[in-house]
Amino acid sequence: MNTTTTGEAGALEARRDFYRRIDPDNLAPLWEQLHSLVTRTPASQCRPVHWDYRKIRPYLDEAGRLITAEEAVRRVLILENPGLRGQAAATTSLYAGLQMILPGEIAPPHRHTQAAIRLILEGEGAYTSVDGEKTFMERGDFIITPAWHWHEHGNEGAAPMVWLDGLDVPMVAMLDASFAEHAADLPAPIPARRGGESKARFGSNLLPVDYQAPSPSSPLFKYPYAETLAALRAIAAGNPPDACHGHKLRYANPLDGGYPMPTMGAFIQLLPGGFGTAPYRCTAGTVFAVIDGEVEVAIGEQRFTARPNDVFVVPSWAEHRITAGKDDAVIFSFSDRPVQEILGLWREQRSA
Ligand code: 1HN
Repeated sequence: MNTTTTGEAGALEARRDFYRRIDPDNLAPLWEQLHSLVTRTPASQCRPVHWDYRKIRPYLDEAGRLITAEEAVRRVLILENPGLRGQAAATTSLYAGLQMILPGEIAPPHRHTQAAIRLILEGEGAYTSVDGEKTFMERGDFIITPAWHWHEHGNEGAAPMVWLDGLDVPMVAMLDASFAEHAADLPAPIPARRGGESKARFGSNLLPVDYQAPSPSSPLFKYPYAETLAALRAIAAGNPPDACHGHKLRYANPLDGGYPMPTMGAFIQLLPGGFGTAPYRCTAGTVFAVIDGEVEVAIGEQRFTARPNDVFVVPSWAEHRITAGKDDAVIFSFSDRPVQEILGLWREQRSA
């Protein structure tokens, strides 16, 4: 055998030559990447990140002067994770953005296979309409737009309205399952339905007799903050907080108690003033938004203070702690936990 191809260096060169020759046939050796594909714990590209609302809010005003909601279709600044730039992703599986609609504006009706959640941050007098039913939105309200439901927004109030959008955009892209339709391309407009119907039918601890759900999503579109906060306060008044979560509730589909939509779960937690959560991590990368109060957040080695309307991301399996300032804090969050649970992937680790 030729001495240049013997020994360790020769063996490596022979392998590299082999990889080069199989490459044009769209082949690659698994053994060179097995360890980075099947990691012992999640190796996320997603990074911890904090958006300070006071810093970024002026950019929304600027966007408002640069483009109308109508021209933009949706006037949104995407919250891009620094580890996933250019992918319209806040976590590996989820998109987040801040949407603004000015008085008198309309964001035209469309539908798509991507599902959306909204957390209202600022303003009043704007509505979202889902399948022709108008729902007015107030700060802290949690609103859902399930996959393939027609939706549009309009602002009938006197001030700008801003909300946090969360969509399963990266997940749907990964599955190559994106479809969309615009009402403007239809022969007739979407018929309007009376406001308040979905609350009457599904949001009053009652359900229509013989109702058969047409989709796996909640038929209730709005979860009003006033009711959510009253529930949290009543629970906090009479119970000790959970060590890792404080007082934490999950938004539920009134039909079956499951998540409101199959791809995204949403949560709300009250941390009593001065209370700090014990270290915790789970496999669902999560987008948080502060509704009330001020919190100190520790994610791995990173530390920041989050105030009302600030948004932050905790990546999969990143250990974190959240400590409320002197007043009670209320924090909203959403993640892909329903998907991970149904696939048997979801894991958590509580250190207390
Ligand atoms: C969308 O339809 C909305 O309807 C907001 O408000 C953000 C981001 C990506 C794709 C569709 C909306 C979106 C979106």
